[in-house]
Amino acid sequence: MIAGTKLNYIIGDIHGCYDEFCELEQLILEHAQKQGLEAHLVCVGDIFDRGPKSSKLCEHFLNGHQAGTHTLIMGNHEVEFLRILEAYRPDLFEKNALEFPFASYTLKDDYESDRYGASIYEKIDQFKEMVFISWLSQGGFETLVSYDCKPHEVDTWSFPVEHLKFLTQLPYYWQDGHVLVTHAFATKSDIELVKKAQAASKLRLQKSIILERDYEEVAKIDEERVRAAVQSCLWSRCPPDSRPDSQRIHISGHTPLEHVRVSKELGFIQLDTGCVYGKRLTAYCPLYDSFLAVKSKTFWSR
Ligand SMILES: [Mn+2]
Repeated sequence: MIAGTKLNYIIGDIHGCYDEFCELEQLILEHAQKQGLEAHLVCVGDIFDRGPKSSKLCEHFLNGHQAGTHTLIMGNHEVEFLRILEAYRPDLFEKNALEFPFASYTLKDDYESDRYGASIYEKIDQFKEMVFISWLSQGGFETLVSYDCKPHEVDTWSFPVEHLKFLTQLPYYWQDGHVLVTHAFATKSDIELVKKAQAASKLRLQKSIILERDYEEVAKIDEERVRAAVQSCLWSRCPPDSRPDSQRIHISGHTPLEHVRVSKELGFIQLDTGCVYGKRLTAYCPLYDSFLAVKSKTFWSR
């Protein structure tokens, strides 16, 4: 093993279950220590909503991101939080110079392009309110409470700027030599598009001049195709009919399952074992092909 190499562990959907996460993290650190290595933890996304301690998880992954020990991938619940914020508190984006995650849809985009039949609402405000109420009932309420905000009083909403900056810049995928990780299922072409677009977005955020030509190359890709690929990485519950990556195992979460699902044939592992629904929180160590898990203490009943 090369000195300084970290041992990677992929973790399923946490959904506010900070206490269970800390217990699993302890198991991971001990496992890595036995191999004489430092651990690098990668969560498939959806640290937010439903469970009680979303803000603590965000703080933990932000600190770990800065220290190079943790990576968080964008989940649909992180995007939903940002969509609600962009619609109800655009001032937070403006005054902190935050950019909405690239290739994701704002509520205005949804309404104007009639995604999900949004046009049945006569006014955009009615559509926004429907999405807001639905988000609150799907665990957004608990996330706002974890930040000491009053969920129904938008003016009371305030969040550490570093959290917002961290969340808006989360990647849609992560990979090492063994595994490729996205929040949900994705096809080979979805992943190829997202990889290119993510590289371009990073360059744009860094305002790189040297690599401007590469960015222009990527900018030629049809934006709607990139958006569709991102939607798949965030939402798809449908396994692709061929391996998304011939060299790597594809790991995702998003769909809570009774047990981890491993498909050798299609080269995927589904890691969401429903911690917030009273089941387990699971991690996978690709190099040792081993699973670590802790039992849930949380049952989210709504
Ligand atoms: Mn999800």
